Amino acid sequence: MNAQKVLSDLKRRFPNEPEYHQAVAEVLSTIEEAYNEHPEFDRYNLIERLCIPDRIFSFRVTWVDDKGQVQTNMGYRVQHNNAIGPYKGGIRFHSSVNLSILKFLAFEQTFKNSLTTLPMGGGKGGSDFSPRGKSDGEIMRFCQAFVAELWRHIGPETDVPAGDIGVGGREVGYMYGMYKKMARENTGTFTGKGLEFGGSLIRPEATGYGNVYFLLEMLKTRNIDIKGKVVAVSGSGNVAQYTVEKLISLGAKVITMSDSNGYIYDPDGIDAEKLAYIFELKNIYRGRIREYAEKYGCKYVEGARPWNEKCDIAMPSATQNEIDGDDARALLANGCFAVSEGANMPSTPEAIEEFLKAKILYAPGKAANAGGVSVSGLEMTQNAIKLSWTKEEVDARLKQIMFDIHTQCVKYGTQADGYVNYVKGANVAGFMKVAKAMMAQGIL
Ligand code: NDP
Ligand code: 2IT
Repeated sequence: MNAQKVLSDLKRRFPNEPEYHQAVAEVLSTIEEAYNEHPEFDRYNLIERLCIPDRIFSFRVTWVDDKGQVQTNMGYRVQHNNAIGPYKGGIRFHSSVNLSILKFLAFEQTFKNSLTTLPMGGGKGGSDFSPRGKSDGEIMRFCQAFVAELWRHIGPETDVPAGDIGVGGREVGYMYGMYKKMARENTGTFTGKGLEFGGSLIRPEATGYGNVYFLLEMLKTRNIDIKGKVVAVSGSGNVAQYTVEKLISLGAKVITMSDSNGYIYDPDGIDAEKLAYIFELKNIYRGRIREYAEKYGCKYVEGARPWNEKCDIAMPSATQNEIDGDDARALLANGCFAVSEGANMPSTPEAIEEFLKAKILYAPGKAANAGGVSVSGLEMTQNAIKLSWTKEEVDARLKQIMFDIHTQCVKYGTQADGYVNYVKGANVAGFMKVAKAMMAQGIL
């Protein structure tokens, strides 16, 4: 494989998809060597088959708002690769959603799911519908209209969606309800469901907790204790909230959270009581993070990201490309020695280069945030055997999976000088399993 040529071909065939090109470029640059050790891969043109999604569904979603106006949005499902199991991945509702973003997410998901050790392929879906400011009724009608189209493409053994940005327990509930009505079965073809109807304990917590478990493994390699460390977190949604919860319980000091309008800086640290306020603010009142600063009298910076604040550890948990080269240099200049990604692809290629050059502990999202989809996989297992495991059991399995992912990254990413390049480790480990599964199943 010539990574540059593969990439330029993809750019020519799929122009105007910068996020997709970015995700593919990162993976290709790190797997090229491992790939070329297997000449049979090229004979079967494995790389193109792995980069281009198996199929993509797109459809119009029509719904009626509270004023009686008829609204349209676009809906998509990208089924990227099912070599190791049913397509699996979240649904994103955000005004920015387009095919470039969903193709990058589905591509990343394929490698991430491979790393989890569970039998799941990769997919992603979503809509350019923005839940911001919508009433509960509007959200429900939109979810129903979305699934009225999507349902025929998914199923417990074909494709199992879940949440992502703009899609949490409420939206999964509405979508699953509609799915069951259409498909006339009860096998749990969505994860992140409510506990009363097949959801798994710890699924809401899993991405944030898992990211902290991964961070602890990285810190262990340098004998660093999390206690007392200052952490900058971005985002204030599902992933950020449970990242902060776990960090607080371990004695770390979280000084920032954010939303798409700005960030708060609390030098005293966000404690359990203040975090409870954030849960209420974001999950019940659906307010803005600015209100935290007003309530607790701390700094709020409009229109900025938190990376200029001095911290030991950064845990980006909002969205893609939220740490650019300048942000990375600011973090490093302030002494930040670990970055563990809750979001998918939050660091730009330039930022990643800075982190690797500085040889800090840097965990890419496909390794560090794999806890969410891992517990989704455990939810699928519980649904299949029609049992529910305890919180302790699911949490123990989550910890073990994050430990195993870390071990795989170390195995495939340790350089001659001993530095662990987790980007390379995660990409090579994730890739090899999918590649071998594809080879064994013939040219499809
Ligand atoms: P939520 O919708 O619960 O929260 C998203 C948070 O990020 C909100 O605070 C939101 O602010 C902020 N945000 C979203 N878009 C932007 C943007 N364009 N610029 C700045 N801030 C933004 O989503 P999740 O917490 O579930 O997802 C966060 C990240 O984690 C995403 O990258 C997602 O792909 C990834 N992820 C999620 C998993 C899960 O299980 N949910 C699993 C693995 C990864 P606002 O409220 O203003 O929109
Ligand atoms: O990016 C992700 O891994 C998710 N949004 C979770 C996917 C899932 O199927 O639980």
